[in-house]
Amino acid sequence: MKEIDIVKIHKKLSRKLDEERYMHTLGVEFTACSLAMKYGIDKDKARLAGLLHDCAKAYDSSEYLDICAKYNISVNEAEKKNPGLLHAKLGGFFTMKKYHVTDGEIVDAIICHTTGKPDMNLLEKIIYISDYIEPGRDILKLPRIDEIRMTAFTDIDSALFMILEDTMKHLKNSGHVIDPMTEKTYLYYKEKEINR
Ligand code: DGI
Ligand code: FE
Ligand code: FE
Repeated sequence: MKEIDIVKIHKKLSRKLDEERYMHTLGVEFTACSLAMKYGIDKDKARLAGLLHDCAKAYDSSEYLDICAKYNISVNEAEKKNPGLLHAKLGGFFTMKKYHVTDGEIVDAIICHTTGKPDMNLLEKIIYISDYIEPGRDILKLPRIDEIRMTAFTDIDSALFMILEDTMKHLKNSGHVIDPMTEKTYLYYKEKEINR
């Protein structure tokens, strides 16, 4: 993708998202780009996936359900109870339909950026991690954030597991509905961590 097209996506996102979300999006774009350079994958793909990962994060709960119904996108029980989770699936869909980015690896990384999934590829891990560690993330709410930020650049799987652990703890303590995929991802990487 040419730089001019990236500029167009920036402009469109800055109109669709509120200022805070747009700034977060830029943080994820640059963090994903840096991690891609570190781990030797396509930096432009990582950049684009980071930039677009929250492109559908502009609706309230009932709107998410309406949009999914309109486009025949399946909704599970956890998503029905917490429709905000749908911004990831819908983000993958909008990336193709509204931003005309059709690279399957980018779309897949966006779809799994909130819950993760077992056996993620490097791009998927990088987007998942960048979403959590980007510089603008509110550090008061996140334990171990400094440690996770450093670890992401030295041991990506360890950083991934730390995020999954802290996310599960947070969801349990706050009584949030846990999506089966979040739990599955946590258990998969817990097993991997034990066998490392
Ligand atoms: O969209 P962002 O705010 O940048 O971050 P995100 O896409 O990770 O989604 C926001 C929140 O979703 C984050 O605090 C973690 C949370 N989350 C992840 N898995 C689950 C979950 N929330 C619920 N209720 N259930 C889950 O399984
Ligand atoms: Fe998100
Ligand atoms: Fe995000």
